[in-house]
Amino acid sequence: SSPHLRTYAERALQHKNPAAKLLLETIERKKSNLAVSVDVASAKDFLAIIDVVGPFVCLIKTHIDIIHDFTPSLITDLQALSVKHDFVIFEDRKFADIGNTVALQYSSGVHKIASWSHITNAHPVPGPSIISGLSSVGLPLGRGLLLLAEMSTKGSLASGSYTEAAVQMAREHRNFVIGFIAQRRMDGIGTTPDESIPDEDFLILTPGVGLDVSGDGMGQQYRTPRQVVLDSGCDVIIVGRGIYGKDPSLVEAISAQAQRYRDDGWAAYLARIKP
Ligand code: 5IU
Repeated sequence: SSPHLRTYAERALQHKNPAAKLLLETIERKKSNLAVSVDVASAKDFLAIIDVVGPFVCLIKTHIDIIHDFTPSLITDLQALSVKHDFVIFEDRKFADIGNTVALQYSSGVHKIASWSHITNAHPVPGPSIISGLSSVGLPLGRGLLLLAEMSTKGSLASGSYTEAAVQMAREHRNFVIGFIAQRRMDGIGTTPDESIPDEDFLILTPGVGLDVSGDGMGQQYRTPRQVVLDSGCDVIIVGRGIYGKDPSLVEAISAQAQRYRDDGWAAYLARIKP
């Protein structure tokens, strides 16, 4: 059956990529398909938010280049929180260059993303060589890649034949490409049903999730966890400002919001897999 109708636990058993397996196992163990996107500029706020939401998430999504006071010890602290709270790390780097350049950006520079981020992502715009470049670094480390097949923003150009081509690229690199950033399931996209590949299981991680507002005035568009997980068949909800709001010091409020999104995302999943 289509992966979105199977349990996360069943899918974890069948997935061969170590990062995908780890994410599916973590979701099942913590009964959470919630990822929190921590887009804040100070290292202190970054770690404080992660420590508060950690118990409720399967994954923390980072934009490490936003942090103004980054030092390598921030990575050690992030990894310690990942062990303490049992979550996967996803650096939302959105690589978009030629294979040789992205391999260097992924392995080197200030941030050395491949050394600590279980999952990262890339725009398919350069073609399959971006996957070869990144997998030359990430595959030996057991990492996984998500392709950006769609975006949550108003007027996104990632649609139609572009999205279909992204799915085809992923199908040709299934050892390293574990799924997509997208707004809906991608099974059957770019194929007719009788050509569909029975054992493929792409994870769908979906940003643009919010319960209280429909947008941010800068092009972002929000849908509810129920719309994303139940109606559109996505696997992980990615929530940023809906959880940490504007003030990272409001620990109680952040914790309550994280629990609220976790509960909503899990209820939508249970409704989805119910026979
Ligand atoms: N993000 C999106 N939409 C996309 C992609 C990435 O919002 O299509 I690809 C990122 C941007 C931000 C997070 O880091 O997900 C969403 O944050 P908010 O929940 O605060 O809008």
